[in-house]
Amino acid sequence: MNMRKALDISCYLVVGPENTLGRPVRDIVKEAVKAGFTCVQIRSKVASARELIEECRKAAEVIKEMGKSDSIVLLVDDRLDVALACRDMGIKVDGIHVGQSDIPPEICRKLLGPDAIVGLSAPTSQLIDYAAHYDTKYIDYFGAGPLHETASKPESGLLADGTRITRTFDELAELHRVSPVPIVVGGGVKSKDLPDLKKTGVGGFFCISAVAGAEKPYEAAREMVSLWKNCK
Ligand code: TZP
Ligand code: MG
Repeated sequence: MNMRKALDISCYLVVGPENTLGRPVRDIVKEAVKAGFTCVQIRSKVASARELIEECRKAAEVIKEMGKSDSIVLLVDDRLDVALACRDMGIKVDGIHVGQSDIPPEICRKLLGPDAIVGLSAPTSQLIDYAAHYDTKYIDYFGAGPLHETASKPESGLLADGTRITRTFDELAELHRVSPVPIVVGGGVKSKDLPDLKKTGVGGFFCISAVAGAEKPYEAAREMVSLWKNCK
């Protein structure tokens, strides 16, 4: 199964052990996928490599238990080493999401192979120009944001001079227009943002806290999925 063909970034959960209010990551993954989330990224800035591998294992297991291994894409943030280790250990991780300071996408592509998914966070500055001119042959999608300032990633949108950028819906519509690959938008995304975000034409939204930090993750995820699907 080539998961690049199955990739659906419309409702994209990002989650790690520091985001779940103490609940197991696998439970949040389960609730989100049950509610219709289409893509899952395991991301932790505190977990060790071994812990990340275990989180990936449990997430892959829960996706398999739901019979969705062929439709739900599982990615790991940043850690090419973890993605490669998972693969070697028989854990179904479908690819990686990297940022501008991480291992370059072409290296991820080379080491993970032609069937892997490689996502890239677009840079904060010169976003539109970057997306319009970047050679996207090694990547499957761009992550962009932040839509709002967010405690989940306080440095998101910060420029070297200390000013902060958040994205307007008009900018995101332009980004969608110029980009050769789909765009997934995150950073403080809540359900109330989804109607306007959908109108920009981008491929989807990603979120951590709106689902992983919700008192009832299934209900929160369900509301977001249904808003995304039903608004024009
Ligand atoms: N990349 C840009 S903002 C962000 C990431 C991983 C955090 C999103 O988290 P939240 O809680 O949905 O704002
Ligand atoms: Mg990164």
